[in-house]
Amino acid sequence: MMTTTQRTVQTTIQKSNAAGLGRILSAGTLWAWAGMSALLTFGGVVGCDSEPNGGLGPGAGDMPDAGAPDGAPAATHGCSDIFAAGVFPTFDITVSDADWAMMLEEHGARAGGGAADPAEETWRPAVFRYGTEEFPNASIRLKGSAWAWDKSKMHFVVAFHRAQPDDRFRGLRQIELDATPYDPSFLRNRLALSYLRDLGLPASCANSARININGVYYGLFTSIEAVDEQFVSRNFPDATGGDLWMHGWKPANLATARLDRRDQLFATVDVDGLDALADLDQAIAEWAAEAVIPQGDGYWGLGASYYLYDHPSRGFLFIPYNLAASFDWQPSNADPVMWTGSWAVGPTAQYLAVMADPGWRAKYVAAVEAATAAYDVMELRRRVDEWSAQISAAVVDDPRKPFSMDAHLQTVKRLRGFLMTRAAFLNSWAACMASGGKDGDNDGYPFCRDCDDGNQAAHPGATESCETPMIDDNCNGRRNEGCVEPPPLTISPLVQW
Ligand SMILES: [Ca+2]
Ligand SMILES: [Ca+2]
Ligand SMILES: [Ca+2]
Repeated sequence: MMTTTQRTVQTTIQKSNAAGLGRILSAGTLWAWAGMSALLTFGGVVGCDSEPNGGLGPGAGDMPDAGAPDGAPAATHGCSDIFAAGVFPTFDITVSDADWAMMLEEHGARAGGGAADPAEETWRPAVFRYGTEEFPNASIRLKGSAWAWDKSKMHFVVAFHRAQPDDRFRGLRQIELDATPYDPSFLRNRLALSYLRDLGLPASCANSARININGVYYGLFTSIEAVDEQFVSRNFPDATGGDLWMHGWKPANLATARLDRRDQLFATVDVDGLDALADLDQAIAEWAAEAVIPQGDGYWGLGASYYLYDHPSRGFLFIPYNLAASFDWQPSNADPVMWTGSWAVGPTAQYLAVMADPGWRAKYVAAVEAATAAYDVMELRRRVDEWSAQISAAVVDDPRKPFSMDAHLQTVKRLRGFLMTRAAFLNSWAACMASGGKDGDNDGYPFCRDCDDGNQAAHPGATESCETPMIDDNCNGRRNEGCVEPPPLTISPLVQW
């Protein structure tokens, strides 16, 4: 049983970590976050400037079959067939008037920044239909954080197993339905997850789906495989007995409830210790893939949205999550090692420890290059073209999209152009790492080894100063470290970061 203080802290951290694009962390939240571990000092890497992305415009991809339940293309990576790329399902969900009214009230309170606790997960009964398949005992709840919501469109999780534990829909226990307002393309999450699965990483299956609520078209969503026991079974069929931790700290599936191991991970800042607790080769492969995309809300660079799976024999593995802030939401010259969001504390102490180790850093750079080689611009563009054509009519008809159709089309175009721009930058970055590159500020460090190549005073080995605004002068991943004392640590040891 959590105390009130523990619950408040958990809620604060969930707000900070969950899908919080556009979020602005208060100074107090930042201190709470940073102060949760003596390992983290205040600050972060100064982000690179964004640059415009050339757009070539969506192509005229073939319109795929709009998704009959039968005869549909096969899914890959062991995904449920409901997530096949060529399938575009319509899910009909029925909720009682009373439950719907309560969901609207809850959403209104959350989206208005009100008092409702986003950590509350109130499940309500629902009937779920797909074609002739009917689940009279399904459940539905609101998904996500109020930080990421607008007032027009709710996000949902649908569960099939809550009334009857063995019930599954096409092999699934749960589906997450996400339509974040900061992704007018409706495609970033889906595209990023497809890239990550192709790399062999444990990543959710996903496609797009229309949702009808009580017989009326509610809107277009990304339909995503939940990171739950079924996800573990698909990705680790011979090792299902580990714990899942949402955002690294929130129990998602306590098979063994090893809080001590989770806490130990976030208290460890030496690479040998980390390699003993986690599968560091898997970790750097996952971080590198996030860096290449780039994923602007993940573990890489931020320690924000992700899951940990405490694999019974391999130790902690990193699982990507919440990828709607990927690709063109970030600058195309985001540095694969040093980037962090300007709103964030910075990379985690564990990430920085790995990057500070020459051997592991070299392995990470090699992993970035491998992930770059798999960043197949033509194939990713083909998916953008095919999927944007697939969902186009559903975007037009979506009565709750908080942006115009023109904004949707422009974002698809920008995403398409970004893929080429990002690939070009990554190739120049790899060349720079291999044999040096442009030194924009003449501080002796080429752009790939300089945390701010527009500031001659900031470079590895520089003296950290206590200026305002705060700058990471010495390129160690922390702004103004050692300059100010954090407030006393008064939070529960339950939450470690
Ligand atoms: Ca430089
Ligand atoms: Ca510099
Ligand atoms: Ca610094």
